Amino acid sequence: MELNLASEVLSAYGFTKEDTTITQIGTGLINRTYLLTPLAGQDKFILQNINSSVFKSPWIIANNLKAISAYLSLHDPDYLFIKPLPTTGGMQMAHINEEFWRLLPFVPNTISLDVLSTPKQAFEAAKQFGKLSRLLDDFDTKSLQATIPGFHDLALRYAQFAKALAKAPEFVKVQAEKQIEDALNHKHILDYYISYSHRNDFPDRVMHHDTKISNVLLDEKTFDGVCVIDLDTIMPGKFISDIGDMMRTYLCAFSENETDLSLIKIRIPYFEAMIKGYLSEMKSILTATEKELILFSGRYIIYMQALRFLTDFLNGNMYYPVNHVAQNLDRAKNQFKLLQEIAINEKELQDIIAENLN
Ligand code: GN1
Ligand code: MG
Repeated sequence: MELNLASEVLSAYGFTKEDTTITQIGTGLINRTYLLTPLAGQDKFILQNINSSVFKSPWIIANNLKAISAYLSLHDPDYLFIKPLPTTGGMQMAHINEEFWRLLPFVPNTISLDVLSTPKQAFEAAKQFGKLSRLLDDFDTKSLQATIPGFHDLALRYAQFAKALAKAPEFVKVQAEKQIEDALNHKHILDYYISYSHRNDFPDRVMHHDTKISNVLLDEKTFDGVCVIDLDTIMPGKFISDIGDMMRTYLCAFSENETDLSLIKIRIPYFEAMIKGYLSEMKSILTATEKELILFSGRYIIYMQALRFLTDFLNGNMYYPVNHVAQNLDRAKNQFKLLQEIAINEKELQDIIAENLN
């Protein structure tokens, strides 16, 4: 962090550079996250710089979190909701030199994982995300605003892909020929979604929208779920967002950055555990349509992420940071392979869902 900026940000929260140490942590692609440790040995904090080219109105995030936190402290006062701490001036964020910063409590004795190594972790994480949506089942979603409009709107993501395709230079399209074909060939996923989207029992719910494993804190000894973090994309959405992104990120032992596609396989015990964990919270509130769409949610989100990576490659890598120019194309290949794995295992996965809905 740049030195002058560091002292201004710290002083907004009553700290100085002399009495703290700051280290960058986290692996997110969007925000920058730091661990702030007061030298006097008090509690640690998480300091985060909000990426305001992605979150164009950071105040919307702050207002959403305030409304949800007020609701939860009234209805479920024991629920651990990690909301930003106020600045010394009572603001929900520090706005310094056109940048937005926030300070969060650091939750002791917990860990955040980048990869899952046991099905129990899948169960616990899925349960935590399910719990958040269940506790907010009666919360009025209309009191929230979208922090990124159209974030999980597959029709919009498809339109963005089509636009990028129309504009991309020929040599870029040639490299992505096979993935462009994959994207076009899977458009039926969008059509299928549209055929469901107007059903009455397909409500907007409060969804987290970024349910990867590193966004859950687990007890460092027992690996029991403690709470969810990274709350920027909490906003109204469809239930398929969260369970779908868990399928995208929990089932394979390797991440979206893996380039050896022979490693992209689905781990059935992890699927079973995440379904059990999610349904342990959500089963009582899911509607008939939602139950029908559980496996589809994986297809929906994986396809959308493949489109997003491919679109970014066609656009010249404007959104996701890359280490090399074809990395977003490689990520798209990885996601299309994962989509294929879901199709190959469909019968077994559907049977597990059916067993757990009974
Ligand atoms: C971004 O920064 P991170 O890793 O939390 C993205 C998600 C994608 C993910 C893919 C705001 O999340 O939607 O699924 O990358 N978040 C935003 O790695 O675009
Ligand atoms: Mg995130």
